[in-house]
Amino acid sequence: MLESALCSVVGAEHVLTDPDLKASAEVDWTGRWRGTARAVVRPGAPGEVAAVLAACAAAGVPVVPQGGNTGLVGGGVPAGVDGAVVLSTRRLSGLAPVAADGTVVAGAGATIAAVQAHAAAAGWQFGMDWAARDSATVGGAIATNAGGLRVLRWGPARAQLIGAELALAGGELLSRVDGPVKDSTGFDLSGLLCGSEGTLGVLTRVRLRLVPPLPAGRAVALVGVPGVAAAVALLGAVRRAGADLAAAELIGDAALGLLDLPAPLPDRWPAYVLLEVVGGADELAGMLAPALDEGDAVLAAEPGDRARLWRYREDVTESISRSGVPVKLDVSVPLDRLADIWAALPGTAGTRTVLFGHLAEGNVHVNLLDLAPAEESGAVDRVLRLVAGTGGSISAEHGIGRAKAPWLPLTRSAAELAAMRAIKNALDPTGILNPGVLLT
Ligand code: 2HG
Ligand code: ZN
Repeated sequence: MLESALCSVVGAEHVLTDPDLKASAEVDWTGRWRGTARAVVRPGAPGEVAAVLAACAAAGVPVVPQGGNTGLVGGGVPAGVDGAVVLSTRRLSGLAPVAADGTVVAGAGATIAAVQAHAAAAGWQFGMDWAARDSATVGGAIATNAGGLRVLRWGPARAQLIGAELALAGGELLSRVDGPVKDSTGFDLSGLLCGSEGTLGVLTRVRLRLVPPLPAGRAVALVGVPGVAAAVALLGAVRRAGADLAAAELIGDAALGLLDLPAPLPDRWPAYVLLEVVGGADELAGMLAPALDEGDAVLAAEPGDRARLWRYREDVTESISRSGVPVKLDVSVPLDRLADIWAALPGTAGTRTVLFGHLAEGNVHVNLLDLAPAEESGAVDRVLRLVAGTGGSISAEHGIGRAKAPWLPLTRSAAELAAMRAIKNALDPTGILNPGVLLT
């Protein structure tokens, strides 16, 4: 029987079958995606992951890989999958010493915050960061090609990946986490796992590129602007003025209004831009002044004050969840279309719509509240078609998961989908890895 095989691989205490113990792994962070797992299995070493997959493959049992369970597209929970094993990577949290070449090998279950602290202790910085840093894992981040608050500076998760170790559905372990960074010996199998969302293999360790730390002298501005066109213009102006940008974020008035924080500025504005630059507050003020025909700003240079301004951006997700269970969309559009798409989104969705996101990438987090279940699919369809019509992406950084799988053909051609399916079939011929996610 599968359970006893799993117990002999990972130890009985790491095979959870009790409903109370499984519960937190069976529902996603938003409470929107839930299912029932046959068991939650917590391997503690790469070889155990491979052996768990081999046992599940032999039994024909589907496997749902799960990292920190902070995903927003239902890709890490067994929603709608009968009798799946949830494979939690959280015990794979080891961190090797930072190497001389500025790379580090981390267990797939290491959190973003743990890698950040480990990098900082060695005088480096980790290029990934977002509000769920204390729970989100590097394996999940790579598997979804996550983005976050520093994409402007260092690119998405894909750009931080040097190599990976992964367990395949058949139980083999492919390892590319050692050796020189410079390597042109054939297919980049590690890179293939970026955006694979647990459908091709399970990441067990990842080799990450670290970056030189941002200088301590930085300034943050929270700027109220008359609209998103003004936000885009402001970003262009500070860039042309030579700003050494560390972040450029966007918060709509409805998002700011949900926060449990004092109003940041005397007046309310339709949108707010959060800019972080390397340099002093005076320098930043000097760049903002000529760029702001209309608008108002609050600036901070001390770390505590900067963190207080960042809360206007980082607290939005939790404040939305306090207001209901949202339908979450994560789209990106060309920057010159951002203002008109932003304006069109609430009407297109036809419900209470909370907008915020990553300004520099034209990445809008579209959170739809108060939708009746029967209205959800129609609203998602209208929004995603609007975005696809601009040449944008239906998922900029959260992934496709279960939530958007039916809409993948909107922005991926038939030939691309056929190539993806061929790769999936080659690596997971019996389809046990994360069924219903990404490719349906
Ligand atoms: C963020 O940028 C995250 O804060 C979450 O990607 C977005 O809650 C969301 O929709
Ligand atoms: Zn985001």
